[in-house]
Amino acid sequence: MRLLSLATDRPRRGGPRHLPSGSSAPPLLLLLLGLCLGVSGAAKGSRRPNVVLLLADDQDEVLGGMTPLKKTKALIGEMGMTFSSAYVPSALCCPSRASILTGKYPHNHHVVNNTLEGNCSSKSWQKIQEPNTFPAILRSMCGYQTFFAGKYLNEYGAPDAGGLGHVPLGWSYWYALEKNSKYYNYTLSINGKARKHGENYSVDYLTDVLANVSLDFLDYKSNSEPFFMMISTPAPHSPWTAAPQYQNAFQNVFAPRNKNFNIHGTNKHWLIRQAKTPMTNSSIQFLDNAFRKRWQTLLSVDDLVEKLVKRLEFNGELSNTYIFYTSDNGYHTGQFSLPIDKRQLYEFDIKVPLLVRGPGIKPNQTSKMLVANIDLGPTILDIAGYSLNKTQMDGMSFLPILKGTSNLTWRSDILVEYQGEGRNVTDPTCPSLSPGVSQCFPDCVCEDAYNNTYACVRTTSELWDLQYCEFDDQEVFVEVYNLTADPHQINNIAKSIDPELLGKMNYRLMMLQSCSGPTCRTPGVFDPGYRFDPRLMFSSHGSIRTRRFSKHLL
Ligand SMILES: [Ca+2]
Repeated sequence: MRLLSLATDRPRRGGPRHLPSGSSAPPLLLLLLGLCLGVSGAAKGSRRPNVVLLLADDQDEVLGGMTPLKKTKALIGEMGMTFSSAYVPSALCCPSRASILTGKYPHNHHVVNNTLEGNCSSKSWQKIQEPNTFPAILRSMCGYQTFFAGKYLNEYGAPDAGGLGHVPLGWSYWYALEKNSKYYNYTLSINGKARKHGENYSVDYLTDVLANVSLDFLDYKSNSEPFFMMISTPAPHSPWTAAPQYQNAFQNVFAPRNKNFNIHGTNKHWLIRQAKTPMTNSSIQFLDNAFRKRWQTLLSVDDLVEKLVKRLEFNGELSNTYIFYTSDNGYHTGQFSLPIDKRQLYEFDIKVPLLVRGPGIKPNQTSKMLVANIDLGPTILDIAGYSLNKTQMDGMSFLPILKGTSNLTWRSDILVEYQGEGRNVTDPTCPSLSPGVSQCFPDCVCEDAYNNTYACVRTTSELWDLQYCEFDDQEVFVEVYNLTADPHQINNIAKSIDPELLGKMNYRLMMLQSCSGPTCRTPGVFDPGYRFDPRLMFSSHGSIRTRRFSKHLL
């Protein structure tokens, strides 16, 4: 089955290969290629590696999100490295995807939520950030063919932002979904031209369409340059529409009743405190159903991965191809009595799966190293032989971790930052709620609010597994968790922790919130090289917001 041919006059396999592309090859390419040679990922004289980035939507790590993906675990994880401490700085689609593409924290790419006003696929994003994404660098500086298929950014295709005719700079082949995840009845931009899809499983189911167009790319691309593919599935995002053959799968599966399921977060910020405990039976039924359907949709992703790996193998390219599998944010189903969503600071929302295979990566490895999605761009550029120093990225290349480099100096903390969203008017289905909240379904329990705005330092070092968070709300609420003793983040230790340590974490958070590039990679509070330097807090952004609480806290 071939649903989306790459070319209307496609040549036979083995014949001359010419594909329509989103833009023509950049000038002076041969001169620029010198910028990407001779570094770790691209040894001189060898064929430069290909890279595939598979990105799921809303797939958690903590609640067993990888369980349905048996083939993916076997074909990627067991053939390479699985990370157990992979995080996203912002647990929401658009800010997280912007971090992947730019290698920057949200305060540097300025995409703060899923709206155009929040810079999601806005004109400003297109002008300032898109030319500097890592795929754009791969194409313009390294001569890679770049292929995108699937969900891009939630506002992609909006009329006010150029519609579906806008093809972001840096992509040779562009098959992007208009707006947010769907499985049927959607429109794709195919190199800038709209194509509508209906609801016939055999030709329209989006995960399968992405698989087929990806296989087509592998068969008909040019063989003279390396390639980068980003395949971004709708699964397991709502509306959780499974393929027909999977709609009865996992009938005996329910959302995990783990230690923070259906309990009340009494010592947490007000949005958690407003949740209703115990949840109603209808809420629990709703979230169990959502959990089951999410897993069902992932079975088609597992099929996609299998088809892709087999085609790479058949075409003789698997041994020279890195494959990354990850998600844009985690998810929760009933934790702290919040029925379903993301956008919270806790592990279930900020932790994601990350599996990588590729040349030089030994099979069956797991790594506890602290990595974040801002590291994907630097790592992939490193594979292509492009130096991170030439970019403005905040992340780090974890290629040395993948290759088992000994005595590696690595970071011990990352920044998590989120700007809450709310509605200006009262939700008519929940008249008792004031304006300023959002995502209040089911049972009028709200998952987000304007002042669900927070920033955290997430630390994992040899001795510490710690999270320190501050809210920009009326209480200036602080949450601190010792995850060694309390992996489910039930006990907020902000009032019992050593005040000196609390002060250091407060400074470290302020520093990270204003960091840029190299200053985002400085030693954390528990590293031997840590030092407090107030100048770093004003390095590139002029000022930081005042923290009222810090005076009486310290
Ligand atoms: Ca998402």
